Amino acid sequence: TACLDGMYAALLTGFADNEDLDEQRQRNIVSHVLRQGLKGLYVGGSTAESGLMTTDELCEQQGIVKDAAKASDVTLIAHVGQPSLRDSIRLARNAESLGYDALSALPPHSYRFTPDEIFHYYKALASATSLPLIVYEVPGRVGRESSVAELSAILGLPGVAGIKFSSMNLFVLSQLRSRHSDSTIFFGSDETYMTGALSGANGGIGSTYNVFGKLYVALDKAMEAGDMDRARELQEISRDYVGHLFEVGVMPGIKLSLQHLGVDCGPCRAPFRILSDAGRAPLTAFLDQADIA
Ligand code: NAY
Repeated sequence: TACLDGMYAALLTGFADNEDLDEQRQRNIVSHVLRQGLKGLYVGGSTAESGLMTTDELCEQQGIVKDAAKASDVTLIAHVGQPSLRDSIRLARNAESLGYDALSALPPHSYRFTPDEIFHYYKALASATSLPLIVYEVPGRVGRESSVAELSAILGLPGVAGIKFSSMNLFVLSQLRSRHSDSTIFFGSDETYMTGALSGANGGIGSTYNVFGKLYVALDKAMEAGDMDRARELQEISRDYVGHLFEVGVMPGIKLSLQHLGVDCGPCRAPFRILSDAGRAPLTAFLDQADIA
């Protein structure tokens, strides 16, 4: 199977003003992101507001994005983590039949599942299709950190190609890198990507890559070249942008940013909302002055 390492946008979902899935707006988002030069798109993840969408909608979205990206050579990873294993498998098979390159799934998080339940969820999902699976460490959603041993056992499952690491515990990341030299480790924090790469991540998946993916492509290059001054410069732009996002809410703020850049992407689905109207002007002013090309 092809190497999945690299930088991916956690693709946003295009909703109509009434919050229905909107094909044209989804295509608008995809065309903007395709211009960024990223390795690929991560479709239907948390950033896509997939926790607020039905399995039918997510299947439909997979089809729209696949078609919208057909003329490009981006790698497509479908996030298929649903509350139940059976819905996750349904989404996974839909992605496989559409020709997606890989799958990914949050650990089951709608209840407080045990490490054993999480392990068996991933085991079943990894064997449900022939696509490589990217698993997830995300203490913020699961309610606790997984141990190195637990993550290592999951990474050792047949069909598991890597992990999306959305935890700040770089010691764990570094230990996983040393135990699984062939696995792809995606770092999930845009604002501190550099530290993840230094600890062994060989790719990133992020929400702010939708806005200025080019910056992350350049950051990744600078890290590979060992140009730490350049990498730090780029990381500081991303850090400051994320600081502004936190004022208005991350997902609503990213959609606000895309609107500001001329991409008709529509609103977020409720209960997401703009947290502070006062935060809008600093966010758009930041985009106007930032060197993000
Ligand atoms: C996904 O599943 O959509 C993601 O890849 C999420 C990535 C984001 N992490 C979280 C916890 O939402 O891009 C990051 C994040 O929004 C960014 O670093 C700002 O904090």
